[in-house]
Amino acid sequence: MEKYILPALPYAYDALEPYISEEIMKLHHDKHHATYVNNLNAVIEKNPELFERTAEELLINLESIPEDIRTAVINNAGGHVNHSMFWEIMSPSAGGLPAQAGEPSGKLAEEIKNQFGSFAEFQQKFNDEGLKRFGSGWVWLVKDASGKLEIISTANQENPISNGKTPILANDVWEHAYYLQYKNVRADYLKAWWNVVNWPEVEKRFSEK
Ligand code: MN3
Repeated sequence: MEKYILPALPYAYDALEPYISEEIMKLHHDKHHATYVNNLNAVIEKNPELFERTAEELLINLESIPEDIRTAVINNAGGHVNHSMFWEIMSPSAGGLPAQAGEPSGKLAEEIKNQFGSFAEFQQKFNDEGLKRFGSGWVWLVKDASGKLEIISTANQENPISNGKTPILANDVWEHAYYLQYKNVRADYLKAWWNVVNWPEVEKRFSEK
């Protein structure tokens, strides 16, 4: 029986400055993400046989989760899986590239161009989707079963893998992700965030999954 574990942040708390402040990263990882992990462990204690599944497996097979804990699993396994991915698809100076030079390359760049017209149009559409998500949630670039890319948003901590879609890229649009630095201006956060996208990691997810 393995409990779910909070992964270490793969860089320093201040590594995403000036785009995401050290204060936000500390709270976001050490408090928010940690709480999802703690709550998930507390929920699964009631059905300890479920500890055999990874958090992703819990979300892929929601219909097999007992109804009395299903919402708690969506919220807390979702919170755990979403944030674990989020830390990895960001990096200082956009994956080692100079700030603002970060763009995808290779097959992912081609696919983005095919489906959205250009990288700039893709970014615009992603930002718009993130902006219009009412309340708390996430904006995603996902791949469907046929390999087609799509921009979607989900409420709260719902993860697209519960609907058979594979997340490639995600931005957290909960206020806790930006409010201390960007106040109520989510649009500014969405724009600035592109500076810290780890494109090599996103490309890896696109080609592997
Ligand atoms: Mn968050």
